[in-house]
Amino acid sequence: PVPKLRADYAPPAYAIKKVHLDFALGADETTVTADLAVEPWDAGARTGDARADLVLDGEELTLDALSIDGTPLEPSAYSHGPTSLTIRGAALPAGAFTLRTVVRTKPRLNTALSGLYYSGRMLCTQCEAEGFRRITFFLDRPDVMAVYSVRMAGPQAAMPVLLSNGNLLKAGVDEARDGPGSHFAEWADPFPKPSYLFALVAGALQHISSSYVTRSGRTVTLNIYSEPESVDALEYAMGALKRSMRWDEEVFGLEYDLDLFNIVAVSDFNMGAMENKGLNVFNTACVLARPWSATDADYERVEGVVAHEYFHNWTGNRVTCRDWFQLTLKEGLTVYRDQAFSADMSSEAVKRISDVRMLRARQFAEDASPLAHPIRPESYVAMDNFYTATVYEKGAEVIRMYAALLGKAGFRKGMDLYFKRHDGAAVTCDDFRKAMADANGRDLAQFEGWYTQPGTPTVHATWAHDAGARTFSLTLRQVPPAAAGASAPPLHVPVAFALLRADGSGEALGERVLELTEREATFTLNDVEGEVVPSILRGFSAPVHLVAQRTDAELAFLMAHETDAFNRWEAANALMTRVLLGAADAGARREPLGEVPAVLLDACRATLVERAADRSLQALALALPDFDTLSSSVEVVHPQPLCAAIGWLKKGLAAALKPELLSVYAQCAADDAATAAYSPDAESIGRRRLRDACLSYLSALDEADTTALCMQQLKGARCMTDALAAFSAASRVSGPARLEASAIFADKVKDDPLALDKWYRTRAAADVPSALSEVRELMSLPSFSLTNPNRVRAVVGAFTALNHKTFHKEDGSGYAFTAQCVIDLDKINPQVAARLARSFSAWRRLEPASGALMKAQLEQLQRTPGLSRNTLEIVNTSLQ
Ligand code: HT7
Ligand code: ZN
Repeated sequence: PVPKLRADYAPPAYAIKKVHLDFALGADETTVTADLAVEPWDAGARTGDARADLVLDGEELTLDALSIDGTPLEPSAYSHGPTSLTIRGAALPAGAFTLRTVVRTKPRLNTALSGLYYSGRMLCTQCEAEGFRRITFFLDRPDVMAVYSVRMAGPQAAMPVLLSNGNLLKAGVDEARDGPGSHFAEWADPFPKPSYLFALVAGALQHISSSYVTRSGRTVTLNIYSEPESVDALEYAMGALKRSMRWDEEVFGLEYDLDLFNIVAVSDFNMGAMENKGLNVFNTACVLARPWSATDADYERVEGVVAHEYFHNWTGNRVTCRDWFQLTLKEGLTVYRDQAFSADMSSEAVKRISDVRMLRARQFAEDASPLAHPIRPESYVAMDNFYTATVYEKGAEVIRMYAALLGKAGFRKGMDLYFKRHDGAAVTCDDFRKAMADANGRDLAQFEGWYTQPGTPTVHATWAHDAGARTFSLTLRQVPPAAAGASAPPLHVPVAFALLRADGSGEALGERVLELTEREATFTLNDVEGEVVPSILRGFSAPVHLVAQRTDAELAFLMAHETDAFNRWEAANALMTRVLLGAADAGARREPLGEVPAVLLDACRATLVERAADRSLQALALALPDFDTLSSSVEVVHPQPLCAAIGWLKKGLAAALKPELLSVYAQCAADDAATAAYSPDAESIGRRRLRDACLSYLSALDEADTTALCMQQLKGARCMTDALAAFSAASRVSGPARLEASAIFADKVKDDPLALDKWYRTRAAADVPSALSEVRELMSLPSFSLTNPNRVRAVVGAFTALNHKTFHKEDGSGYAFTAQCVIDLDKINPQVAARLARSFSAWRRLEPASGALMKAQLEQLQRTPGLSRNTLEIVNTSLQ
């Protein structure tokens, strides 16, 4: 396949300003009649008769009719290939014209879940990135913006609800036109939009309804639809939607623009959700929430995703991307906005720590692999492969750095100017950067590097304190990542900094943002009285690896006395990382791992027994660094010694701190039992999070009393959070309790697909000797299906991403199993298969034997005939 290059961007030859779509809906076959108002892109630039061909995108469509201004086209006037329809320039009128196409598609056979497809009991669409071309022929690119109207007709019994973007104009029955038993609806969206934001849903849905009064006094009707059995699980999302609408008005002055906002929950969905104008479509996993099927983390995710999709209405829909290389323009910015919203709704520190943990586990790992790319990629084969942690999460970090450099008010000024300049347009990341610069009178030219360089830079910090001169100097030196090349120009890095008093009594010098723009710079601070300790990269103010040589004792000091909550957590994390990597090294050399260092035991004990105001922070401080983050911070990964080190530290801490763990567990559990109904508020979540962190440590002991505690929590569970934490903990023990817990949990969740996914995920992730054969068994159960992405992710995704020991088994069986899953899945759903294939991108950094086995699977995939271009792109790039 030929890659598309960012450098090759050119506007299209034609614009499409108006679209009318007429759908005759059927699950087996749907007919789409499209009337497109086409005109030359830039009429003024056209000369003579040299009319360009009109090349429309189209895939898997049967063309039934084609006419221009009512006259059918001669066969010689056009040609129809597998991915396009070309109308020769000579056959086109000189000015504007209406092109009509009539096509048929087969929704039930569309297991790729892109375009129009059938899920559960409904027809629905997914058009981003390039799915609209699977519905009708079109210039399927985001700079082609049109006003859409839709007429849809279908069987009233099977599809009582007919939805599309914008406002409902008319609904009724016209059997003479649509056939017996049919009904129809007409929708119109007044806002010009790119084709990727088109949506349609038709099916037997139920809904909840509410309304929201905007700050200018307009009433917006809010509906959330699902299949009938889930309608009781929609209230939480409705509340989250209203909170998002209010927050965007208060924080960014942005108001919703239509009179109707619809959300639909769909059970077969490739990603989390989709921001179609006025008709968001959600994966059920990101919208349904009831205490017995959703965990605390799920509640948090529902709130975050509802907010994310709602915020896209301005950052994505009103101002959209000129081309797909600019994806981070809308995604990075919208992730930044949803992170800020969630921080405001709960705890800023907890949210920041959780986000950075995720960034390091997923994005840093991607940046350390052959799949590394800048947040604005330079080329792609399959755009769907670029919905990555880099474009999303690192993209959000880049936006966060604007806010760090410009301050809250400056950032808001930049946003205001961005909307003023570009509302209704399709623009670039450069336009965003310019709005930020112009609104603040700043030169942000150097910031370009964050958009062009792949990889994670390293910042080395050294310091000197001259007590006599009362000066403190901090030297920062940035080293570009290998992926960017040693000669990559230096980046503009905001480093939030403060000085702490060495006696632990607080700050000697309050926070300021140092701007590192050179390869190396020294910042000297004056009037520094007394002994001090530097606090560097507070709040994780830039997405870099910070190297600051601290002793164990200094880290222990920071764990106790840092005034920045993020850095306080970071100190614990750094100490644990040091111990874990040391143990993994010893294991790789076949040396004994020894005892857990006393400094870490003491620090963890202090964290545990402290009566903290925020128990979530306490739980996070006790969380061990994860396998992926540890892997991305070493040159050569030895998977088995690394797994052994994590197990050793967990068990070692649990053994040494057992009395404290039991006591904190009991305290949190008692506090929880004293509450009435389930509530996902921050305090309740913190209580359960700390309790479950203790239970997880205790279960690592694999002793009779700790296993009994797991079973007691499982049997007495009052909500999914209680049950899942207990089941997960029990799923790692060696005795019969493991399968007993599995049976109890399975019985609780058998009728609820999302809860059943948790059972599958926990079983697939369980670190037991028989893991691989158990995963194969899971896949042979009647409730397993390769056509449902959530279930595939729950089993195969969880196995590759969480079951490190078996995935990386020395005989290569974990890799071979995964490769076969990729091949099988690729025939059904290339997007999901390509995501799974990413698990092989780590091969280069694995120790030689594992690396060779993994590489062999990539080579086998590369040789597999008929592999989709999505999966092939991931395989080829991984092998580069
Ligand atoms: N903007 C949405 C992206 C999306 C998507 C992309 C490719 C294939 C399927 C997809 N479903 C949704 C999601 C978001 O970031 O809001
Ligand atoms: Zn998004």
